[in-house]
Amino acid sequence: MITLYDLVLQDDRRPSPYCWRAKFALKHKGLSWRDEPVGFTEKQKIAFAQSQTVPVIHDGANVVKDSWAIARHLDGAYAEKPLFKSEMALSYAHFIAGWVDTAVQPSLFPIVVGDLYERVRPVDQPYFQESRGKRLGTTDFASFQATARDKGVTAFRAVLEPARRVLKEQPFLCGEHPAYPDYALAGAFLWARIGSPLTLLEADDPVHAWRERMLDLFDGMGRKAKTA
Ligand SMILES: N[C@@H](CCC(=O)N[C@@H](CS)C(=O)NCC(=O)O)C(=O)O
Repeated sequence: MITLYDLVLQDDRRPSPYCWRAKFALKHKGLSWRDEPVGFTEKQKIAFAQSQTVPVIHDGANVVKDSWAIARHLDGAYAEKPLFKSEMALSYAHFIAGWVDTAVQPSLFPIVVGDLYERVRPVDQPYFQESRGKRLGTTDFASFQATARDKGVTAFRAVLEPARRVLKEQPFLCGEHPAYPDYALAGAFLWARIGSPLTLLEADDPVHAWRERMLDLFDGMGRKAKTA
């Protein structure tokens, strides 16, 4: 049985966008797993993997850290239902994952950070304050978020334009069926949904309809997850 080490907030909320990539990848391949929740200050739980971050998976003799490495490992270890059917599919997935890491998530973080902080387990809040405070230059996350939302929601929607153009034409980033690029972008939306009640998308946005489809996948895995 595969064990997935997954970030946990208050009341068992599981927001990590990178862990969501791993969960979608496991489901895509039809694999089952056991979750091991890891709080921000429970690094000892993932020390065996020499990792400071989740996701980490323990799969038989294999210990794999990093969501991209996990996806590659799953395709290498389990031939059925490939995540990456060609070199081009692998390259597209790598590109989209990088876009989500460097453009989508950074534009989301400032507009949800105050809400996220409120949902971090009290025992982990000092760690979050220190680590994210350094990144943002303040620990007053509520004020930072309020100011960021003035222009931030519009800016976030603009960042999504490349996805919107594709999703106007087809149900998923990968065509008729979802694959890793869809999972990478869905991870960012699940992070926001589980961490914050903020409305991110307009109802007539093609990205909105796609997000609904992503929430329904795999028997509503994303929709069933505890939200903000
Ligand atoms: N490149 C890594 C990034 C993983 C990552 O940043 N995970 C965050 C949770 S979303 C984490 O574990 N943070 C722990 C911390 O900030 O101490 C991946 O793709 O897995």
